[in-house]
Amino acid sequence: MTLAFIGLGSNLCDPHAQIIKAIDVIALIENCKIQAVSSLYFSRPMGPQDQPDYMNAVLSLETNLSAISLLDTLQEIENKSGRVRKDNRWGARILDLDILLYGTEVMNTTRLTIPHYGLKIREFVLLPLAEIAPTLCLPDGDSIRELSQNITTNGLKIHSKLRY
Ligand code: A4P
Ligand code: MG
Repeated sequence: MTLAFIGLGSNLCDPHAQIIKAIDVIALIENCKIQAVSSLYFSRPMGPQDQPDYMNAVLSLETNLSAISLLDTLQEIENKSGRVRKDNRWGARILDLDILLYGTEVMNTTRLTIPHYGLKIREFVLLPLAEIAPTLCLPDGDSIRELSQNITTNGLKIHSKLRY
């Protein structure tokens, strides 16, 4: 089994409900077990500003799926949520599920970059991650606690606790 960390984001069609529904669906993936779920956070949009605020969360998942099978499964969940992929980079979306970490693996293929390329510079990823895994270190040795203490919060705030 590998411990993977997943970032969840939504800013369309009732983001709060989208994230809760996505967690429920992830909990049903075969041979996977959710270990921890962060609070739900309100965040300001990164990228184009003419889009609604986001809700973000991070969860950890024990899985025996390969990283690429996990990506396929998460993309299927995104598609079923009604997400339509558009060309506008960083634009509004119903549901975004990113693999932040997959054990200690480092990979850079056409379909997968792990650790996720934005992990160290996005407050809406680092702070929820630090909430559930404060002592975690990245494959390059960087400490999540230190990275999260040094990032600008950019108005990020806890919206609610998610019971899991
Ligand atoms: N891909 C590569 N590595 C990964 C990975 N580790 N996890 C590839 C997931 N996917 C990965 O992703 C495009 C392709 O990235 C996938 O087909 C996969 O093979 P996508 O989900 O289809 O498109 P995207 O999410 O729009 O891509 P992009 O540009 O990476 O967007 P981001 O970086 O996810 O940013 N503001 C706030 N406050 N909160 C947010 O959550 N999210 C975004 C989207 C913009 N602004 C935001 C937020
Ligand atoms: Mg994505």
